[in-house]
Amino acid sequence: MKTVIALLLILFVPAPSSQARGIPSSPREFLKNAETELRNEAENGQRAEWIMQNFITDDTTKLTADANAKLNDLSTRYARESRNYRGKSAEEKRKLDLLFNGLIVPAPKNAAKNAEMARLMSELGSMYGSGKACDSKGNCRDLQVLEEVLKTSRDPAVLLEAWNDWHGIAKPMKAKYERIIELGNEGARELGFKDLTEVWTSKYDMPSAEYEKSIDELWNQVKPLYEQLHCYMRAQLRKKYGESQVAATGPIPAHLLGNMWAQQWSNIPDIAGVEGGNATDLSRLLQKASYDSKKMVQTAEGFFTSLGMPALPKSFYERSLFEKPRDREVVCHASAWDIDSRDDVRIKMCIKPEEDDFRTIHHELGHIYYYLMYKDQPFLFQSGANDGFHEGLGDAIHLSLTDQYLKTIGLLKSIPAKKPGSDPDYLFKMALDKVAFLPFGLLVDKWRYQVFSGKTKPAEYNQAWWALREHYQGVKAPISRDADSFDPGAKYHVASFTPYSRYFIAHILQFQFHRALCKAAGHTGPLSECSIYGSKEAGARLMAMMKLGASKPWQEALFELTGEREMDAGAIRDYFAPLEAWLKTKNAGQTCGW
Ligand code: X8Z
Ligand code: ZN
Repeated sequence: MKTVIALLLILFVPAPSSQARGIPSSPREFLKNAETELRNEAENGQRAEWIMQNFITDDTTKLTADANAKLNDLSTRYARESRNYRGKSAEEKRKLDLLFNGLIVPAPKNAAKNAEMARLMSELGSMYGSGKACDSKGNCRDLQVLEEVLKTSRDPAVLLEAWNDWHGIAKPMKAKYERIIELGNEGARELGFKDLTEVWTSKYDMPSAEYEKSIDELWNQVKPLYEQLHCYMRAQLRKKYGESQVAATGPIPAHLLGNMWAQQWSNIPDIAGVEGGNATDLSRLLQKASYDSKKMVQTAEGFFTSLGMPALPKSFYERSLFEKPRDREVVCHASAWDIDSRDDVRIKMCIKPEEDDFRTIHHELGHIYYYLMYKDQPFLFQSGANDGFHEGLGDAIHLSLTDQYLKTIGLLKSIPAKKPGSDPDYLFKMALDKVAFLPFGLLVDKWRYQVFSGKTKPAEYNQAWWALREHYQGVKAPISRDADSFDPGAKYHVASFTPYSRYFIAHILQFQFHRALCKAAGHTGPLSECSIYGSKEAGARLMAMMKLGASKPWQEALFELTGEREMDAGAIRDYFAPLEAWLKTKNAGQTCGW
């Protein structure tokens, strides 16, 4: 799957090796060979993976494993060889660094081990994509069905059953996961990295330890806001479900927050009870206006073109998957693909006419437009300034989907006048999505860093997962976990080896992007009322940053757009400041925290 992820995987493939043609004498020649070979092999890998994810069978799983083994071997060999060259220009130096640091799971030198690793990774992807919980009568429910239950049911027993059913599918993944880590660590060490953790934290134009420190600092900046939201929601959940389900203090049971991983809480605005759940119900508007999946995508495209970006290529609409097919297994987790590093871009999603899918479409088109904007860069620069930029770009557009914007495009007929002093329902709804996500965004890779480094042993995988979920999210397992449970594997990005800290930093960066874009658009007033829709000035700023791809350190790309050189949680804190003040008054007298 190539969100940015696969792209990175891609960055590393084997083809008629550079060695076969003799060792290039100059970095220039070496990089030229690398870019040509990697681009070709990446395209093969993308096509194999696309078919597999659109048609999961044993055969497609095996063929994808072969393609990925080849790509990963080539990429790892180029990473190794990159150490033999010294770049003569800043551009060459950067490309050599990107070659070395761009891998996700480096291939072990031993061909049999590399093939085994690729096979296991492919199998995990298929297991997740086709995962189902079946009862004794053979009635099965897949993730889409189970997620719908988590979203819509308000019966704790029904919620618990759906939660438990889905988490059960990950048990058989554990042994495979363990072995992949052994093999991946071997590949990492052969390249000179300490372990996979160092591979994952060395991609941010700063030393690995500094990156880990900087994300901890960002978390400390936003934690007070999260704690207020948690405190308020725990009290609301307690009102709704009673003391037997939700205690006054301590963590919240994970099945009550409207999402399988309790990572975004925007599906339970009714329980939040803000102004009687009065924020605009976009799902209802989409359904009322008979939006189908294509119309939703076209509407999102319209946002990007209003900024001055081009229309999507015709092939995008011909080749993308917008709806869940009835007759075959597909990976429904939304993704955006850059098949040929040129114009063949696609998304794959099982779209429903609902608000969160409408948002996710903007997220995916953020990836797509980024691909299109940097397609003229040399191949090694064809990625985001860092992976958080790629994830945060479309999300920044979410912040512009204001009521005023919905009225402009005719989805909302009129904006109800707000009474002075009334509840901040729009901000509240945004917080249920964006603020609730922060600790989850952070902890998924915290868990993996511990696991990769060997600090957490296989026997402790599940326990360590729940320790982190309690510590950061203030959320607990709703039911005791069996010794053989592997709950992290019930999350797509764990099963697919997609790094996750990218989403945490994206949730910080998108507010910095929004603040800068609103300024460029000439907006004055609260940032939550700003929509950059139609602003060519904002579009020009955004496109200038996107066109850089990875050609410059991310700090410079950020400067290009915002005039800032650091990630700064001040922007998200400012955006939510009125809500935070409101939450504090509501939470007065409560013991917050867990
Ligand atoms: O995986 C995604 C995107 C595709 S890159 C749909 N997201 C994370 C998730 O679903 O867990 C977006 C938000 C976080
Ligand atoms: Zn994404």
